[in-house]
Amino acid sequence: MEMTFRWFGKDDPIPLEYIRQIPGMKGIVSAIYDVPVGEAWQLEKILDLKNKVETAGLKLSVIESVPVHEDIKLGKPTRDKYIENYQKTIRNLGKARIPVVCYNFMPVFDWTRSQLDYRLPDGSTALIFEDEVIQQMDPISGELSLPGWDTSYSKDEMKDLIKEYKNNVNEEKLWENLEYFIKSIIPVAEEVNVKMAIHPDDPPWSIFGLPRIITNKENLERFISLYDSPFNGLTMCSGSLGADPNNDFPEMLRYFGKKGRVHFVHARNIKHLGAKSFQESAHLSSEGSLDMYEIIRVLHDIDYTGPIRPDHGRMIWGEQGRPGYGLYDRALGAAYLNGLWEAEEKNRKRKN
Ligand code: DNO
Repeated sequence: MEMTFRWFGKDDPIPLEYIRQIPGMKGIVSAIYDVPVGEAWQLEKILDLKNKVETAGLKLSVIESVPVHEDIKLGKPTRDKYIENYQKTIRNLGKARIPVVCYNFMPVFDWTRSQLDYRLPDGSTALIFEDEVIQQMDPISGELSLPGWDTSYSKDEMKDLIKEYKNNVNEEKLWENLEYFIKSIIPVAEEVNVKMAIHPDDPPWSIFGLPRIITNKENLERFISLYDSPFNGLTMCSGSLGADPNNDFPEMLRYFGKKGRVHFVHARNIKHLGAKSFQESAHLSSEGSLDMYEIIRVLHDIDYTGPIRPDHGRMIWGEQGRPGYGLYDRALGAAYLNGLWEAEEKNRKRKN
């Protein structure tokens, strides 16, 4: 596996130089943040980002995300022009030799939580999703935005968007729109050698009455069958899929890994707090509900050589920053995951 770290570009308070000092850190996961959603990314901007990352001694391993315009997800007639732009972006990423692109197909909202600074007993803060709180939230009247979102709409437009989905797009319709999109972009990705890796819905169930479909093993299987190509792959995110206790994340990772469809891994631990509720925790297995050692073991079994990143961390040691994306806890996460990997590797060599 190749250890990577998400970096939000020049507005990220964490300098690339600090990221490089994390032991075993090889790559950066980033994006172009100043191009409006739906427009094509110019090659020049991509090369500029790549150059910055390489000058810091790292590799630009993954683009996360190239956001998908809502008109594509809604299946509106205007989607074709946005799809054309998306194809252009993929071509330019190919020219810059970017190996992997992560994206998602969640209507209106990307990852969603009920609170971003929930205090844990040790004094650190973490992101939390409490179903009762979410049930009472009204995204139409309330303020709702998260720091990791790449949105294509203003707060005023959100209301109309939600209505449009409710009137016109149920789960089956969303599948149709996803299929249309995939069939238009994967041939381009194949041509220019860029692996596409869809991110699962976070959390993996419907929120605010909007459809969500990239949620479980059956649906991931349906997804990869939409277009049978190794370039039509997955980002396996432990915290997203693992939030549903019915999802056996390591088993899913093994299954799709053996099929050669896992192109990116997000490693995060969460603690189940009851039905549809969970809190994010430190990466260490004993701090949450997921077995991180088992995940690393599966990555060995499937001979995974692709990128992995420690996902959301808590805020610790007084750090102020982008919730989920501080330096310290994610750096601890990377060190821990690298430690598990080394131990498993040496253990296997000893047995052989
Ligand atoms: C949350 C991230 C997501 C992810 C997108 C991919 O922290 O995992 O925002 O970047 O869903 O498109």
